[in-house]
Amino acid sequence: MTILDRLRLVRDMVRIRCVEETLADLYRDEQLMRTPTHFSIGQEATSVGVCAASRRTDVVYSAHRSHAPYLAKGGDLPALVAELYGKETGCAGGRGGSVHLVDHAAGFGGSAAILGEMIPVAVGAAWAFAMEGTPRVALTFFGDGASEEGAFHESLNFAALHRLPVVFVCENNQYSIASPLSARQPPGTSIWRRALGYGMRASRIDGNDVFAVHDAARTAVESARARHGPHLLELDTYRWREHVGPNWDEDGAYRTHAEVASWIERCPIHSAAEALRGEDPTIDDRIDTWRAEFTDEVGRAVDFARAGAFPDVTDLLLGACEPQPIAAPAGRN
Ligand SMILES: Cc1ncc(C[n+]2csc(CCOP(=O)(O)OP(=O)(O)O)c2C)c(N)n1
Repeated sequence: MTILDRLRLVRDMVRIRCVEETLADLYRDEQLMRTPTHFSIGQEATSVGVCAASRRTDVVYSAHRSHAPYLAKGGDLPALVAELYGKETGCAGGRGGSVHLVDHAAGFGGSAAILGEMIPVAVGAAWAFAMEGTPRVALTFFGDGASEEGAFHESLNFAALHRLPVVFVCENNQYSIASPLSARQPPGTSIWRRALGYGMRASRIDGNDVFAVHDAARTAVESARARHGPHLLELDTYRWREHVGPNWDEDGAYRTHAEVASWIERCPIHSAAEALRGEDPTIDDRIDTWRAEFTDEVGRAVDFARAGAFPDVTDLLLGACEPQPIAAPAGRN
């Protein structure tokens, strides 16, 4: 990767951080966004590293923690913010909220809050790509909690059996709401090893190292594209804020202040900046410039969202989006 490519990864993480921190403040202070919100603050390296390894024609699906993968895949920012404000200008017509984002033009196929729900949807898309013989790949983000759903296991089995072009991306942020893996599964349980049991490739990566995530994702995506079968990436990371909502919650109820602080020390943006400092001593100035740029950008998106109308209640039962074929968006790839 060139230094420019690596800077691009850092820039994309800064953009997502800036958008989410702004939205979290507004969510708390204004009380105008009434959708549940699951922020990825602290987890940006997973979405950015993986999505940068995909082509525009590949399709990404996600679970409820959806803003970061949506933005990393190139989803429209004003349409995301308008969706959070419940406006008809939102990406799901103001009917879906934060957990139901979609941007077909960008190759973001959709997100949903039922754990595991989008995993078989991604496998279905990959099956369609395989049947059509097109060199496209489906990717699906989900948490460690979702790996306990039956749909996860059925999907892995089916994808491995048919060698489908799908990449399973498990963001292991250590908790399912307030339960660590150790409270949910027998000792020694390992998510990536379970994938090996289905006969697919799988790897476990430091999910706060955007460069490592990107390298692993490129290998996984290109191997899937070459029809060598699916791949599961388990990416270790950590959410800084509460499970749902804008607040900090290191009050000791299920995790300690010291634990949260230890992960903040491993901030993916800070670590990436440190790694690049030798090659680019101006990295901190760059980050400050990007922050200012993105603060303006998200401010404009918020203005757009506030100016929009709410959907008409009589349209409530109409589909916000027509059913979409998973047609390739127009573009270079
Ligand atoms: C089938 C189902 N069961 C339970 C829930 C309630 N629920 C919402 S989020 C969540 C935890 C998800 O944890 P994980 O998959 O690790 O993702 P994270 O929130 O940590 O990103 C649970 C249990 C749900 N949405 N769907």
